[in-house]
Amino acid sequence: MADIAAIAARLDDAARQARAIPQITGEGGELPLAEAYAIQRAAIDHRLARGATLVGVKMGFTSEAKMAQMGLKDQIWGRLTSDMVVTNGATINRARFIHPRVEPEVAVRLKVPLSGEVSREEAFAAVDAVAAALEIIDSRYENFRFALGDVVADNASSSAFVVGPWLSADTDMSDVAMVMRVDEAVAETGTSAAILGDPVRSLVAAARLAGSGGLILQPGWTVMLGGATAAAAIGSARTVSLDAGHLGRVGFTIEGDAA
Ligand code: 0L1
Ligand code: MG
Repeated sequence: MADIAAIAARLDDAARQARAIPQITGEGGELPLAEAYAIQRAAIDHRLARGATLVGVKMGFTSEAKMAQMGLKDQIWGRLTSDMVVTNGATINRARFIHPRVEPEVAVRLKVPLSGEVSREEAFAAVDAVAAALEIIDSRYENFRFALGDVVADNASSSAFVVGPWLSADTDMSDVAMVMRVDEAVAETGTSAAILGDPVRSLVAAARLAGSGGLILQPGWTVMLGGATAAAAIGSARTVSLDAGHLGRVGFTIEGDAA
């Protein structure tokens, strides 16, 4: 059995100091999923103890390509905390991150609790608003190298997120063309249909997976439904923007140097 408290403290320190640590499962070790999620929760508890609050969840490995790459049949999830929120258009400091990457996503805000096995219709009925969003992932492991247990323990690599203008809940999010630019150059293009074929499926999965981890998705929370394309490295970038057609635009700038 892994030393959950000790690993959680190491991951929390790595995130706070923006310093990479070796992966937990290096040298052929294993970290069962139940223990990995327990570490994730314990690491986030450090933040909550410092005053942050839970504001939602993120879904990871939501494309067939990424699941196949990791030999997975299911998604993973992580927790979003108030200190991860970046206001649309804000400037963030590069020193917060180790080796950041960015993903174009769709986010929803909930209006009622959602948990467990829910239908597509129940998931839609729980949505209060829809938005284009960007997730900054920043694995706390050296060289972004990890096995499944490592990345789950590391809050699914999540580091920060930016949500664009909220739109009405009936806004179609199923197949929205997305163009993500880094330093004004097109870095990735894709469609929201790459998120499990339809992003609402990711919300259904979020309710199931978080629920099995004892977490009920709450009204007012944001659910980051997953990446529509591969992630783009932004370690030396200054501007990031996403043009998501009728879902709108979202972006941020970066100042300063790595720590
Ligand atoms: O949000 C994601 O799909 C990323 C999940 C974690 C894996 C990674 O760091 O690429
Ligand atoms: Mg993501």
